[in-house]
Amino acid sequence: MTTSQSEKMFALARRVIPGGVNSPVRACRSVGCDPLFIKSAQGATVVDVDGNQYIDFVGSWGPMIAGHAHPEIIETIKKTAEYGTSFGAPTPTEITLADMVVEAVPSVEKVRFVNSGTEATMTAIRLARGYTGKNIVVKFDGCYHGHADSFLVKAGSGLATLGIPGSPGVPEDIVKNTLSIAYNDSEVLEKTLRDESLDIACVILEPVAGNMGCIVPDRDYLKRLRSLTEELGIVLIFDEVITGFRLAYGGAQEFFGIIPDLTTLGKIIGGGLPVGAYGGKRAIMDQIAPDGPVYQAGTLSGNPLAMAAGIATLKILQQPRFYQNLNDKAGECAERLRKVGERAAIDVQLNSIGSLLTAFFTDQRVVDFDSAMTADTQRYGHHYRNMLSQGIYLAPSQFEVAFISAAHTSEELKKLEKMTEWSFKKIAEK
Ligand code: HOZ
Repeated sequence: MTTSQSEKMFALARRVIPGGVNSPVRACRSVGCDPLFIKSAQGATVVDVDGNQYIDFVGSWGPMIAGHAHPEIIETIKKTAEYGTSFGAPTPTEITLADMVVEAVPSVEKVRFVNSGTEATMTAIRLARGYTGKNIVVKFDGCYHGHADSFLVKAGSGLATLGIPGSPGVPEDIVKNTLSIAYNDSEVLEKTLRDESLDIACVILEPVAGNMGCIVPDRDYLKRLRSLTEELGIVLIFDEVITGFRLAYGGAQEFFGIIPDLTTLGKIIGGGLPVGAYGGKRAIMDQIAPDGPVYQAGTLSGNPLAMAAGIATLKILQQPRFYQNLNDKAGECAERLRKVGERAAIDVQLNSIGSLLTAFFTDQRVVDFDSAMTADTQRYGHHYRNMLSQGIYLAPSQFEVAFISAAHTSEELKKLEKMTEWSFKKIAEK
């Protein structure tokens, strides 16, 4: 397999783009290789600029739940584009998508569309602060809510991958208002939220962590979080940028039956185009300008192409048994991979829920950021390169999830299982 075209492009990109990439994890540094440049994708297959084909388990980091270049989504985007691509004015499509989101997501009575998950989460905390008149944001170690200043404290995703504890350029005055505590630990949670010296506006969490690898919280923990925040008048924000329309049509909140005050969305609702959203209780959402004083705006927000792609995607997800089929297929695959891990001569923990999964190279149960950080990232790098050599495209970081889509066939999932077994053996022999 040659990757000479990707190598050439990476050299060209590095001249004019920092690190040669437009998002740090893509640079593949933690897995010890250079990035592939992608030419096209179809279904569950991506093709690089050298013509190599891979079974894709990145899925653009989540949006591609129906598979790449789904004909109905592509047709919708083409047709919509013929009428113009941006007006900076209201369009009928944004009402349709808003109605669909309100109908789907239990906590959402009103929704505002933005262009990314980062925009959605940074606005959600501004709104929570404006609504409560309080300042402190409580987040969880290893959760990642995009790259806004307030969230770059003990964050997951690229910061965990690259070992960056915070970021220069974020004033101390801002992060002093962020409190990061251990995920999945009820005692720490209760002690923090009941501390009257704190001025807590909101708690934001990923209801299934997807940016320190896949970590599933205890259902009782989520219940406790909901009851405490309700009792103490703290706004509860579920960051469902990954889990929204992924675990179930109504997201993790439908899956677990726990309803937050605000929800942030992204990825799937844009059908592969750049969309984020935040929504929630009417009384809180009515604080947003122009109805209320909390400001948020955007020229491309509610962009007609992105709205149309989102609508087309949600229509596919509404098909009968869509989630049952996807979650059953992914669940079986995770079970088989778990057995592969048990048979392996190396320590591996397989965490999974719905169509999300992560194999952690550690002997410890992975339940929070500290246990995730016990994973052997050198081994993950080795595994990543092994799998890539066999035509399997995984996330280039131990601290991300693998996404299974409706487009993955049973043959492709069997190949994943077979190559995983082969890779674990190779790693054990090293
Ligand atoms: N964990 C990130 C998405 N949730 C990875 C994508 C990126 O940062 O580019």
